[in-house]
Amino acid sequence: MKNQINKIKELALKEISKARNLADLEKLRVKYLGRKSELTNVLRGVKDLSKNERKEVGEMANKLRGEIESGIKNQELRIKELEFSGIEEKEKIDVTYPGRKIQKGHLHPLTQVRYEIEEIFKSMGFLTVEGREVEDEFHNFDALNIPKNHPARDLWDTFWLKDGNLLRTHTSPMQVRFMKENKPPFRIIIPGRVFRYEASDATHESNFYHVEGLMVDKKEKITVANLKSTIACFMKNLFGEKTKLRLRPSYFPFVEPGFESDVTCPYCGGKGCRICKGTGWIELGGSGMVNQKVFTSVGFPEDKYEGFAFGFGLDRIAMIKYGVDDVRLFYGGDLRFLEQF
Ligand code: YSA
Repeated sequence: MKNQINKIKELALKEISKARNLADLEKLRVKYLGRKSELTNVLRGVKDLSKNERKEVGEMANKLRGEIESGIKNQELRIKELEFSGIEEKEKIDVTYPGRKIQKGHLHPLTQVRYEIEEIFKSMGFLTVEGREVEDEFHNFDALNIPKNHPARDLWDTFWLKDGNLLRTHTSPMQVRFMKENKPPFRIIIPGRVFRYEASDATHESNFYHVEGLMVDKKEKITVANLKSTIACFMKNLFGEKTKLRLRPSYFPFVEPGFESDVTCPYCGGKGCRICKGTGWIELGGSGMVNQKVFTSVGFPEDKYEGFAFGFGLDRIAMIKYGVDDVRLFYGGDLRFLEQF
């Protein structure tokens, strides 16, 4: 029996020291200390031994039981320690490691230009107002001296809605809405999105931006000289002091006289280059002295007030400012393009 106990001891302590997790250790506990274990059997048989043997074998078996119990306890501690040191390794944090950069967004280039334009006009005493994108026929056309069936309506290819309304083709309808609510004198700009039923190309989109201006006061207080100096001041602020303005006669039903407004090309200074197609000038939009018919359509008495208005393509301004040769890039959502601004 003593041999048997020594064999159990050798095997048990060896296996216990090799256990690598708590589940295996539990199996060994059952195997060596459980009710059906060999050692428990030995202990059960001690009573049948002779008196001398009983004492010696009993002591040996009990000692082994204690050894196995403390072997299991020690191994349990070792396993837990090992697991913990693993966690420590896995969850190690290097507080000196450089953090991941948070990508910052920024305003769209068209919004940046819009804000810049608003600031320039604000410094000249202009108030910024916004209109609505869905307009009615009266405000977009009739009130601006563009009656039904008049050929001037063909100047603007229009998206008509099923309910008879339309997507505004310019921000000019807001001139009308503002004058219905406010008496002169006033000076306002109206930036905003406009829509035209046009095929897109490098300089045209069906969805683009306008910035409209309107300044009205009593008759003879506002002249073409005011119009010219205001637009020139705006252009110089935007494109640089050397920029020159040129007004060419043009037709817009809501102004009389009407002009096309050109600026000297900021890239070649007027010498002629790829951007201005060799002409030295770049067209930005229309302007003119407000037609008296527009004043009467909002309820102002005829010949009491005088004023000027203008309407520029905001996208075109942004194209010139940033040297972009295709308006569609502003709407493509390509981050490689947008991140340059
Ligand atoms: C004229 C006189 C005023 O007293 C007031 C406003 C105006 C402007 C007028 N309402 C108008 O819409 N004129 S416009 O049709 O020539 O457009 C003005 C500018 O918008 C153009 O010069 C151009 O710069 C830009 N534009 C026109 N169609 C465009 C466009 N930009 C991008 N895509 C398009 N499809």
